[in-house]
Amino acid sequence: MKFNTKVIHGGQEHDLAYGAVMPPIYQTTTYAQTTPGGHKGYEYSRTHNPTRHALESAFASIENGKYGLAFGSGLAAIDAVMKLLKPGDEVISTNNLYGGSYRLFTKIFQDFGIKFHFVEMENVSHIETYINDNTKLIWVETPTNPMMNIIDIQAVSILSKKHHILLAVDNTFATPYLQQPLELGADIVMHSATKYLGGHSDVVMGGLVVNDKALADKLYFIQNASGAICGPQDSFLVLRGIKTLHVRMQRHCENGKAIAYFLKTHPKIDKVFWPGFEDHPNHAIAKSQMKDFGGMLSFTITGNDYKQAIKTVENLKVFTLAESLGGVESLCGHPASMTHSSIPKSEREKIGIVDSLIRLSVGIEDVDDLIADLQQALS
Ligand code: P1T
Repeated sequence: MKFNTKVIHGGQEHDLAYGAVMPPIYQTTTYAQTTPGGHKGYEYSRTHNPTRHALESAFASIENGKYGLAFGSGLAAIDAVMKLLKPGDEVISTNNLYGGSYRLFTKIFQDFGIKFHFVEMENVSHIETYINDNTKLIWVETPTNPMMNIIDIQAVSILSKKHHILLAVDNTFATPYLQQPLELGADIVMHSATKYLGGHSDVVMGGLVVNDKALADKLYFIQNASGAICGPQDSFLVLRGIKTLHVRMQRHCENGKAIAYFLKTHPKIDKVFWPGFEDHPNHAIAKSQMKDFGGMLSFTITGNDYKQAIKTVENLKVFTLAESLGGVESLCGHPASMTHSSIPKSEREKIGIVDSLIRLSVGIEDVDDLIADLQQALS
């Protein structure tokens, strides 16, 4: 099955009871048993729920993986991955990543004895110097939030396999429409399904997909034992969102490209970070591992003018100033004070998250209206 068919049918069966085309919302905590243990595969909804199961199968299908898991948020999914580790283990992570992921690593798991190295991975050879016997996981975000750095997943996977280290890729920005990390050698693909997979800014959810049965069993165990699952209503909404992922992504990419080129020549703008530009440092890798360049981009104001940046995001009318991304509506954000404020200023600035940086999640509205909105806000 090809991707555009998988988003609609992948992993799905019509409802066995009445043939409903969409999986019913099984709003139940528990399931009747005829005798202790005599049930139809479902005992208790933290462990299994048919609507969540349908979504987990869809996650696996669109990522070309075998096993899918759904969680109550993207961070809950990352939390489950980190629980594969033990005190003394070490993780090598991209130096630029979502601020909440950084906070989870440094403020929660570091206190449990796990050591994190935040490494500039655009040059994959940098990773090897941090590898030792305790290294158990490489955490890659690509494109990174919000700097749009691109990491060569296949090159990192060659390294991770050589050293028997798990490789996890946060595929939130790209989505499986653009990039399929398991195909490129990753062991775990992670999503904030809150974003493009849900697609309508109405659900907070996370997902994981893996191919290895033993790894899947460990993660299912953690999912059930820790309990950070999502509910059946939310599972239904994300299943519905996934059905239009391919058409939404196509428009996100088209609009993102038009806006990137508009911003590039604007006199009030210094730099535009978008992997589709030929002068983006890892454009060639983006081109080879992604189908297109997505709807996310960020830019800085000339002279790193903080006041002008704040005025710009306040003036935007079609773009809403808000956290999050990946919905049908366009959003803008100021990473230094919003999504990445949990990263210390000195660390933020080392990776380019300066005070005039603005991030756009380009929606699927008419692109002329989006460009006119940016034009008026900047002037
Ligand atoms: O918000 P949640 O569903 O828990 O997902 C966390 C997360 C993980 N990974 C990436 C790349 C993300 O962008 C996020 C969430 N990001 C935002 C809320 C944001 O505005 O950047």
